[in-house]
Amino acid sequence: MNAPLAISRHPSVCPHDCPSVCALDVEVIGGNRIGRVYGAPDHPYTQGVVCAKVARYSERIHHPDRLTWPLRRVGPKGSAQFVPISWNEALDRVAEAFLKAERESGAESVWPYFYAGTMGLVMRDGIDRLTHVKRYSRFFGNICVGIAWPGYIAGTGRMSGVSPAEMAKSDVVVIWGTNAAATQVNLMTHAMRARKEHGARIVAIDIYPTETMRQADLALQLRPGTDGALACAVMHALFRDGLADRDYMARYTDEPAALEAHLSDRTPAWASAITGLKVEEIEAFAALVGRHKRTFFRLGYGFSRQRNGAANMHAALCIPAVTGAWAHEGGGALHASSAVYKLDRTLIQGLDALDVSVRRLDQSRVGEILTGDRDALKGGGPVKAMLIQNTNPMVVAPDQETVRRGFAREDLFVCVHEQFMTDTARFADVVLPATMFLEHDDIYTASAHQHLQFARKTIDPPEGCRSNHEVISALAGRLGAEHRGFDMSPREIIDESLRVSGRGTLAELEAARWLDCQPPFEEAHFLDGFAHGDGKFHFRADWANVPYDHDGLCGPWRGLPSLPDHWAANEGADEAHPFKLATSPARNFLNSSFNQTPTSLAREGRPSALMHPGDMAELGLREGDVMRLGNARGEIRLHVRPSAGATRGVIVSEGLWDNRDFLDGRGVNTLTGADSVAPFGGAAFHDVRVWVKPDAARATVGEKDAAEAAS
Ligand SMILES: Nc1nc2c(c(=O)[nH]1)N[C@H]1C(S)=C(S)[C@@H](COP(=O)(O)OP(=O)(O)OC[C@H]3O[C@@H](n4cnc5c(=O)[nH]c(N)nc54)[C@H](O)[C@@H]3O)O[C@H]1N2
Ligand SMILES: Nc1nc2c(c(=O)[nH]1)N[C@H]1C(S)=C(S)[C@@H](COP(=O)(O)OP(=O)(O)OC[C@H]3O[C@@H](n4cnc5c(=O)[nH]c(N)nc54)[C@H](O)[C@@H]3O)O[C@H]1N2
Ligand code: SF4
Ligand SMILES: [Mo]
Repeated sequence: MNAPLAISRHPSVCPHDCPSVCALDVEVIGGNRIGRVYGAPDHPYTQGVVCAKVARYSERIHHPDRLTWPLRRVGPKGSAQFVPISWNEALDRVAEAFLKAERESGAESVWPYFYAGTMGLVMRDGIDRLTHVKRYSRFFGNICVGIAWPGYIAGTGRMSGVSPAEMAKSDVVVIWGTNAAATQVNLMTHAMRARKEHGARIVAIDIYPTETMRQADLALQLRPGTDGALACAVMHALFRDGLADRDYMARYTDEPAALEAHLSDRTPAWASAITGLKVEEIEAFAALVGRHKRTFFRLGYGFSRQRNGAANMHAALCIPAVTGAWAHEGGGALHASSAVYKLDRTLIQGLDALDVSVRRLDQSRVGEILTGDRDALKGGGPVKAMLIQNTNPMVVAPDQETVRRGFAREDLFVCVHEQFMTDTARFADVVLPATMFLEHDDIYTASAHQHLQFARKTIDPPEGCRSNHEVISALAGRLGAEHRGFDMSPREIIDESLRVSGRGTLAELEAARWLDCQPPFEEAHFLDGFAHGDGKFHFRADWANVPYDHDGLCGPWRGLPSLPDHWAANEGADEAHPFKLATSPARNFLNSSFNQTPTSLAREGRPSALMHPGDMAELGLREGDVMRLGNARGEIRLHVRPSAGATRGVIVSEGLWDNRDFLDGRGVNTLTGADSVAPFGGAAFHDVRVWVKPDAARATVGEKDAAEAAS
């Protein structure tokens, strides 16, 4: 009989694009297989809890469909007909294509394209070093944070906030526009503990009945894109009822008198008509946050994914500046902690080679860029070659019909470095197999907490997989790109980056596992002043001068209200498109990651549209029927599911599925718009108007489903 395999536990960090960035304890079985993944019990934010999809990481890392060999396309674009080739041949082909593009059309015809599929700084951002050294078109990554961040920074001047650990002192936790139970489970741990231990009240604000809404004491379900109106009415009531902290405002804010006057007619009744909330609900919310200074505003991303999202983020953020919550432990706001780490990124990103005169192309407008839109190309020539790492634009980018036309171009060379045969990889000319986080070293910052963490290589990758750093360095050699970062190991890069940032050494971080970078209370709560020149919180947003790293060009901020307001900039439903659609995350996926692991797929079922039963009845739709959703950008087919608590006229489709999982091979982003959202771009993923039609084939498909279910 075989001896049982030894099981050991190893420290690590979740690399996925999730605010929580959990500290992990990973079971390794017999040296090179992963068992169960646990949350580190002693990490202040993780507290032993991880989401179910990462607990089952063995399904992903040992998935039979993992890419393990370089591939070359032999069929038409998108056919996914590939043959295996050697690493040398693959890298030579990519380098040849990049050099050819550079020779014929200039360095700016090459566009390295990446995102946060891994949040490890070396593996995610090392591609920038190649971009800058080679003077390739730079990348403006705004698909996720591009709307929310300017909205927050317009108020505080800096992207940081209160430590989530302070929820232990909060009387109220407001979970605003984030479905935390699905998208950052640890927030629920902290909020629920505050409720259990000292009776904190939990408020959730969303547009449909999410799991987070179900767990809240006060759930405010408003119409999409109306959070600014809610925030204004709350502040109106605070001023009216003597719950505004005038001493705090006099000392820490710019124009409290102008704000009060401006809000005089933004009454709860006014907001009720816009938001669909009852006046009493708005009054109850205002009284709760007004009477409890220790209110923690946890502002999520979801409500910013609207065309008026930056204004709504800023408006919500103004509330704790009116109540003076910031002055109290357990009070204030948090959206993301990015500014607390103060890491010198020069070596990682090759910022010593950065030339800001090289054009910077907008991630969210990849479709227009690849189809030759002059404005999107900043007046320059076409993109001829791309290297794509850590992202799946043929699923996640808006306006998919245009994106698809772009990637189908015969004169565009695309190399995709991936872990799976994603929809984007299927359109590649060369596919390279990538390592996963347990197979390489990297360092991680978090957005929901303030800990810097290191995760070391724990197991060997499958033979054939290489890390992003290895690929970038090998290409640099072939492309004549010189930078000492290409000759260093990830550990050397991390160690030097920590040292020059005054964050100790890698050896120290590795021994400690995490380093708390939260500044002292006074600074974290902006009691030493907000981060604008005048030291004040800005009720009056100066959109044109928000200290946010945009591309230096004129942002389309005009029209954004400077004082908080309801800004009617959204895609309004009309007679031809009577429904609003939001495309929210699925609990068991992470963006398009995990949409191939068996348990996640089983739990999510199939692409569906959640709809109010009354709306379904009017359209003659029954549960499980196929329906068509469409607008000027395209149309898709998927199944309908009744949602009793839904708002009439609002449809939600959860999850970023493989396109092939949809009945017509077209996913939800067929319907979303790539028009640049104010002030600096980004995509309004939850701000989509659509028409709905029952599908002619619904009965047969429904019956087939029923037959399958029965068998
Ligand atoms: N399980 C899981 N976790 C994830 C992800 C995932 O795909 N799956 N994605 C990760 C990523 S990249 C990110 S950025 C974060 C995002 O996580 P969140 O900050 O939670 O943002 P979203 O998921 O976009 O949307 C959150 C909620 O906002 C709601 N919403 C939409 N429009 C409005 C509105 O106008 N007002 C209000 N109040 N609510 C609105 C949506 O319906 C949704 O329930 O989650 C990360 N974590
Ligand atoms: N409709 C709609 N669309 C959305 C959203 C939405 O809410 N609704 N959310 C948007 C948001 S917030 C975001 S952040 C984007 C995210 O979109 P993406 O950045 O595309 O995120 P993922 O879908 O997780 O894809 C990451 C890919 O990177 C690969 N990967 C992971 N680690 C590594 C690595 O170390 N090396 C390499 N080479 N590859 C790796 C994974 O296999 C995966 O295929 O999607 C956006 N799109
Ligand atoms: S996906 Fe988010 S919640 Fe899940 S383990 Fe990773 S960081 Fe934690
Ligand atoms: Mo994101």
